[in-house]
Amino acid sequence: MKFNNPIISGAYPDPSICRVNNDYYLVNSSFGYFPGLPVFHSQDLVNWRQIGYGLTRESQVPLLSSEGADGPLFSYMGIYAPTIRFHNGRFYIVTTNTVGGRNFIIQADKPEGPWSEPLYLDQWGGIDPSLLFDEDGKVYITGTGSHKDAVPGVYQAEINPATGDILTERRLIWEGTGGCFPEGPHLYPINGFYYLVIAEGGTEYGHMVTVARSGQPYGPFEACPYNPVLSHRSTSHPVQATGHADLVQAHDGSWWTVLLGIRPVGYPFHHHLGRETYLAPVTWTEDGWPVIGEQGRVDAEMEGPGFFAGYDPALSRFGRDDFDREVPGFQWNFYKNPPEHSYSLSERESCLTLYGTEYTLDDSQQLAFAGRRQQDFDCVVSAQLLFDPGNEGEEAGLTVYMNEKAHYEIGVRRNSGQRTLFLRRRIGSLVKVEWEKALEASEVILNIRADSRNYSFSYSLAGQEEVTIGSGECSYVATEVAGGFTGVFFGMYATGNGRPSQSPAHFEYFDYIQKEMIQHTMK
Ligand code: 6LW
Repeated sequence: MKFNNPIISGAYPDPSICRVNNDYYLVNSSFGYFPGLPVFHSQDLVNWRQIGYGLTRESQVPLLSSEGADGPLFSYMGIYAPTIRFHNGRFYIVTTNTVGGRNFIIQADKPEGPWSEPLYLDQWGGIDPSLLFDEDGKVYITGTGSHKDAVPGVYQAEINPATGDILTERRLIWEGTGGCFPEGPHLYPINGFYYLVIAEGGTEYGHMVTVARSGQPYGPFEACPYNPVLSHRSTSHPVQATGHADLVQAHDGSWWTVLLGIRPVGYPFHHHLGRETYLAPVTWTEDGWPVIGEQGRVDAEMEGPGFFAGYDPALSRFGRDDFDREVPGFQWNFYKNPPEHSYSLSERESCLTLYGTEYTLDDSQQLAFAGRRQQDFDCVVSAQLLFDPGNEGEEAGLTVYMNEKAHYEIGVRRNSGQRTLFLRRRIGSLVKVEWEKALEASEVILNIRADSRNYSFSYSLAGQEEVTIGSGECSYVATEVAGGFTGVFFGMYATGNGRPSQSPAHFEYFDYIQKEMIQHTMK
């Protein structure tokens, strides 16, 4: 049966996968968002349900500062490329927090958590760490070069995963095939060889997967004669930037890989949904080299695993959150580590209440922000906001947020003593309030309608027609313009613009729906 790629849409890059009998677990990078390290479960490799997060406590994931590292913060700093593995009844995730630049391991008995406090690997530099629990009991850590390593390439050592001690010398094991940024390595013992699968070419349009193998874990590695085994570089394929693969042998013996890819729009290409998680079959050549997808191509529609029996309608991304629960659903992400007093699901019944911090969406700091990833080109977001900003500068609303340098918002604020409704766009150093009008009511429905090229912003007041007030191009909040490693989030936010806000912003619901459903839902 055919399945559709991406298997996890929206900004879920750098996937890593492991299998435990008939169950599969997958994790992704989470950068400056909190909680960190989304953990997904599947039994057919196509339907994925989020079951938790690896990093749910600030003590596990300081995203604002760290000892000795108070340099500038950017939204894309934080948790990079994790690897998940299962060994002797325990799950391990190894990853990097680039705020502070430290690698660490967390462990759990159950993939849904709770996960341990981080075990920092201060003897291990670089990014994209991976673990191999070998059959002889040795455990290898493999990763990229660090700034201390003269030669870019893949480095490896033996590690004690219980103590974090690096037991052997750090050795350069492969430089790759000459592409820039050899990274995202994973080592697998298969049929008497150690296969080293890495990414090269950078995570953008030159991205590729290359492979080498050796009879020994440290090499010498022989490069696959068919490298790159996956790349869409210099093609007009609708999926681009494919790379960062992690292989898994399924319970029926077939081989698969998860990888990242993007869906650019227009020409030159722009992508705003972020790097997404794809699935592709892996077959083997007669001389024992992996072939990813259709001769190194991964398509939007592919033949699924034999044990995939169709889509589970219960996994729809669309729907309304009425904020009836005591804890936020897994779709919600805060920005950096949220101050405790900045949000509440209990202050007002069935509402998410935000209290703005002094910081704004232009700052990579603790914001009052709860956002979810944009996972579809065509979708509509709407939220009902009850907000009476008592002090000058207080504001709250909905944002299309790529990062601190690229975001659009429709919101309510107190400006020159008046409550107003406004639309603002920030693109790089250009900031403009495009529309602003006095608002009498304290309750308003804010809407964002997205298609692949534009966001359109509108509002409605009780009993009145919806009014469109402006739009913004998707291309200006795309990674090619905004930079970073993430994708667009739709967020509810509040700010006191320079001082903490005294006025609660109550969001009574938040809808994320398919475009066709909007008329129906808004009645
Ligand atoms: C990640 C690196 C990469 O650490 O981008 O695509 C970096 N690959 O492997 C951030 O996601």
